[in-house]
Amino acid sequence: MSIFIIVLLTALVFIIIYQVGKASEHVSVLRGEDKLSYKTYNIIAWALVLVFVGGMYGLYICNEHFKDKMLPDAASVTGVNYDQMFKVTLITTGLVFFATQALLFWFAFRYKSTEGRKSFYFAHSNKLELLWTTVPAIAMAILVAFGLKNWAAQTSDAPADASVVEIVGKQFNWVVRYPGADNELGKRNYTLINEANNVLGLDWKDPHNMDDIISGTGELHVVVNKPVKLLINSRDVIHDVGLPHFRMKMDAVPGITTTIWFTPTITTDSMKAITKNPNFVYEISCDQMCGKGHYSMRGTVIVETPEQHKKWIESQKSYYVENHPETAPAAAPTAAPKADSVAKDKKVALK
Ligand SMILES: [Cu+2]
Repeated sequence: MSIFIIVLLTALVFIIIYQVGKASEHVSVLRGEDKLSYKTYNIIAWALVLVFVGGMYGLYICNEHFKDKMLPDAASVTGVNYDQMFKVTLITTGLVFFATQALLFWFAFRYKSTEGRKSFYFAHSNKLELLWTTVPAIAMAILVAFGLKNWAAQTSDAPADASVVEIVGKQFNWVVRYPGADNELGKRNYTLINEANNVLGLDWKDPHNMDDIISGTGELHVVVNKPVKLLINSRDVIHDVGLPHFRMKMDAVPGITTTIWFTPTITTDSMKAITKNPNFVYEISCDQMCGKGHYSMRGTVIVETPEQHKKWIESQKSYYVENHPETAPAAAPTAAPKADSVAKDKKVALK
């Protein structure tokens, strides 16, 4: 509410200044003077100073307001590099911004029209043109080089020891697939997709699929300090895997597998301590407007220690076993949850 009143007051002040200026202009015309008097130029010059000071103060207020609402420190190696790049870019462009804005307003103020002042015109200067073209071009090229380097790092081939996880977007959630004990993801075919028991269209003729684990709730479990490569896909429209805490994102395009890889450096538990927030979760957001449920397309990344990860993997049943309890291979885990599946089947039969 108070912000609204401040904005309203600022707008009112500007309207008053404008109206006063206009009124004095009319008075000058009635008096038979030039259209704008030197007095009016003076008012405009001071108003410009006010705009500059007010604008800078606004920047300061914004910064104070959002300072504590920023994301915590980057939780991946690439993320730290990205943050560094942003810092360098912000400082460089910030310095140029302050210098040029200060000069702009200073010139408008210092060289306002006064009695006896004549304008000085010069049409062209090769030296000046060369200077203000090459200096920004070189500066921009350096900044872009940083960006390309980081982009190449996240999209290049992952290290050989990277774990591979597939993440598929669909309206409106993420499906995450892990390769299981054989460390290989089986073949998929979109014609086999079945919402009830084959959400990614796994081809059951491919033995690699038998141990694949699927998290339909979009839980991406990764091991701290171990590179992970994401194979990204979509089942319907274009989505985007957004990993804000790791400073990464990549489009999920139907029919095309895109990839990124990263090395998470802070476990979820450590991040809870760092942010002093016991409910902290790393978020997977859909960063591409994809339909009416876009806002709810949220997954989570769980960064865990190797021991925690092993425990989690062992607690999971393969997607095949989950959906074909009757034909579960002897080697597959046949623990208590089987009763659940039987109960589910019974329910279906009753329907
Ligand atoms: Cu989406």
